[in-house]
Amino acid sequence: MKVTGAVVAGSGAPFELMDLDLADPGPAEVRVRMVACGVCHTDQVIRDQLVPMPLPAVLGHEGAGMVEAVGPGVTNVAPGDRVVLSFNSCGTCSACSSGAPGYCAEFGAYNFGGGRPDGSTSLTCGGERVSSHFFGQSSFATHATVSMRSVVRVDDEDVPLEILGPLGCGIQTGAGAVLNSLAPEAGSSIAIFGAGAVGDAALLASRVAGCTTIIAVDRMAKRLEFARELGATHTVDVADGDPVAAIMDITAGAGVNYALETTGVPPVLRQAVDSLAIRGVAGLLGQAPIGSEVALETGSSLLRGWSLKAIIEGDSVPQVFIPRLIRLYRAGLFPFDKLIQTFPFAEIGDAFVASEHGEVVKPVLVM
Ligand code: CXF
Ligand code: ZN
Repeated sequence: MKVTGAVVAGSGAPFELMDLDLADPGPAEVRVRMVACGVCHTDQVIRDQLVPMPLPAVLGHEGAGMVEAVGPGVTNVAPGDRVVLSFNSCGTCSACSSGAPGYCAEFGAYNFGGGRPDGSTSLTCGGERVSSHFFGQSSFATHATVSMRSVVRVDDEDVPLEILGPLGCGIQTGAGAVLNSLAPEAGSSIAIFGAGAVGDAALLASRVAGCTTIIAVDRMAKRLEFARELGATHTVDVADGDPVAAIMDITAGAGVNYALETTGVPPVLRQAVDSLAIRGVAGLLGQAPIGSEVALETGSSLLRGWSLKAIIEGDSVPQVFIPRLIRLYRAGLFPFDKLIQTFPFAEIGDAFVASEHGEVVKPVLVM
């Protein structure tokens, strides 16, 4: 069928709305009519080819919409179902079989290969190949044909699809790192480096977990002010000096039980680790350029007993964790909608500028 998609033609090129041909769903595939799609930093990373994926491509990986058609063998959704889209995975490797699909052995091919894992694409323009299935989706489009493993059914009709897409990436990444991976004890302390969408989702989840000291660290005063509104008990502006010293002050010299690095800037990981209390745990969420390195102090590490965990997509099983986040939202305990500002699909360029300038924490394009 004919669809409209935002195409990136070459490295760093603008998103251009174009008429495309979308393949019908094959075995185990689903066609989704997109209602909305969030904007995530990873879309910029691919647009600018900091991580390669074949271009031209339709990006977008925080989609939400309605199932329009299903191919043979689809068992989890039917036409008319409301769905959130998330990453794809093979379902059969050791990680997938252990309930850890984010660590799928084929994660690259299924999410960054520019098409289905067999190399085919679902999108063409005048017969020419356009990369599809970005992060299992390519949701900057009016429609997408995706694997049934990429969709999560959402029955809660009172929750608008316009806000749900970001649960498929940024929000589950931050919230899952806290609720699934670190699981901080009630009454514990956490420092969150980076107050963007991932950091703010982690902040909201830290409140859910009962953390009583929640320190947001950022370089933008506006974002820190917003973090306070969301429930940060303390904020640290890195422009005011060494954030590690500030965290030590706040915690009376003890350090924090948990720290999260969401910025993708390697030296910030060192700061997160240095902020830890004895036996503290740090989580690495930010995607640094491939090959990045950082030096860590090791001489006093045994006595400190600290640990570090790299965490993709909040260790989420999307079909389990996204409904859980929606239950928390409906209970008033996880108001992630505060992060969102919507833009018409045609204003995709403005949405990216607003995100890059930090004016909007989570832009969402409405199709
Ligand atoms: C990504 C970050 C890069 C590795 C895969 C997961 N998260 C999506 O934005
Ligand atoms: Zn993302």
